Amino acid sequence: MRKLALYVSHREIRVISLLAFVLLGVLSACSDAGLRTTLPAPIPLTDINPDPNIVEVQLVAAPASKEYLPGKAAAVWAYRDGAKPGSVGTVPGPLLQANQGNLIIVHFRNELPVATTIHWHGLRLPGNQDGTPISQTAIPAGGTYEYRFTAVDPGSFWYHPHIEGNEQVEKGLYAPFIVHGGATLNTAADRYLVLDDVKLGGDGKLDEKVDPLDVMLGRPGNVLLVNGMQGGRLEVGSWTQERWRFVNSSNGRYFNLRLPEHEFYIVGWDGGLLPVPYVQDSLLIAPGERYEVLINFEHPPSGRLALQNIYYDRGHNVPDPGPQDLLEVIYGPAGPPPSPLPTVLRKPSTVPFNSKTLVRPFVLKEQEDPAGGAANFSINGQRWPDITPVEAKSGAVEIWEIEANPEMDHPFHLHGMFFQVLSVNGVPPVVPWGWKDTVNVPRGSKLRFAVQLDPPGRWVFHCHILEHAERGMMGELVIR
Ligand SMILES: [Cu+2]
Repeated sequence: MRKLALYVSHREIRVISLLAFVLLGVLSACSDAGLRTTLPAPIPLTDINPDPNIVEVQLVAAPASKEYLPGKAAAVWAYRDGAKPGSVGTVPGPLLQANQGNLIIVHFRNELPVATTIHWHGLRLPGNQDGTPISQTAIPAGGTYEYRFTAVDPGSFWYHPHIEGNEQVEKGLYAPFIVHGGATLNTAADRYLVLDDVKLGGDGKLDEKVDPLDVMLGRPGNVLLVNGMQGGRLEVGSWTQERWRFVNSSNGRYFNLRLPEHEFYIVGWDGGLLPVPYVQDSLLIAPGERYEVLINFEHPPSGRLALQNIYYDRGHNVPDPGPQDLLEVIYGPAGPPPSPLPTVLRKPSTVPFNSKTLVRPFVLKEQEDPAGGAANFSINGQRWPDITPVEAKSGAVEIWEIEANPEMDHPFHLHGMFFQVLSVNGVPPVVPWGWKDTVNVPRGSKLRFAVQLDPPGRWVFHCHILEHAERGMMGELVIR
């Protein structure tokens, strides 16, 4: 009975959120119609080291200002390039890019009023460079820190704080990270599209009130952003092929992408390129995940073309608001035609598990507050930071079985290493052998992945709905 009452109240709140979305949509629609702004590409950080094998940057986190709605400034926290005189913080932050094998040195300065860290999401690096409060001492307000690691794997990554991530990422601290290398894909463009949403008040400022629904769904926003912009426009060359890298940097929104009349040739996941691509009409990206796709712009569309977010049923009776436009795509002059893809993008390799491999179970649960307040979240009945760490020897191979509660999906992220999904409810994936560090565990299901536990360090694993992680759905893996 109580549960039903809670659902009703969620729906009521949701209706208010949806109304707010509709209202803001109208506001933005009035101001565009031909006046849409070109989508900004993330600006690379300045490499201050002349050695071609070293990428050395100065990164600052500081309060900044951002107009999510035209003419209405919001106070945000943002990363900026400390090597550029007069640089201002941007949301998303500046692009960190390197070539495979480069040494990366980040001189970081914390100009925020609170302590922070930087987690290099997806990077395989020494345990003491992972940027969590158990891998380092938090960097206090006014403090500095140096991160130093090698870019081992080519791929699309991102960086963000790992202290009070639910607050700090929402306020604007997140940025793309590309490691170039591997098979060459000769596309007309290589773009990184960072997906997010923000919950804004009518004054355009971030609404910092967090209600039980925000905790449940990861603070669903009423404005959807690509590279920090609502309703941007992107011109593509006709008769060309482009490579688009996506990251879902939102606290908790599921993006289910569609580009009408076009298909996504999925060439890569979190851990870089797949051995062979596969094709889908839509692409679900859970919080924290990355996907790389090729899109052929060979068929001029019959009308206006928009990259859309379409409904995905993530649980908890979240209603379908209908397709939401993320980005207007315009066909421009003809560009270079698509070149043939390499037949194998990457040599397949597998985690060496067998029938005797240890299967380690993890149960992700949400616990509603009987008093009607925000829920809390746990893994195997324990809530971070009151947890017993999982312990393993370096190099051990294990199968992890992640079970999600029946109410909603949870995106599970393991720091420091990649894994391979073996099955969901016993059914193997359509596409094997891709490497993941974040995977959506559908509600009520058991997902198994194989992983080789390495390198030594204190690593965390958690739900990437940041409100869940910060309210207990996080564990620790100690590798010795
Ligand atoms: Cu979760």
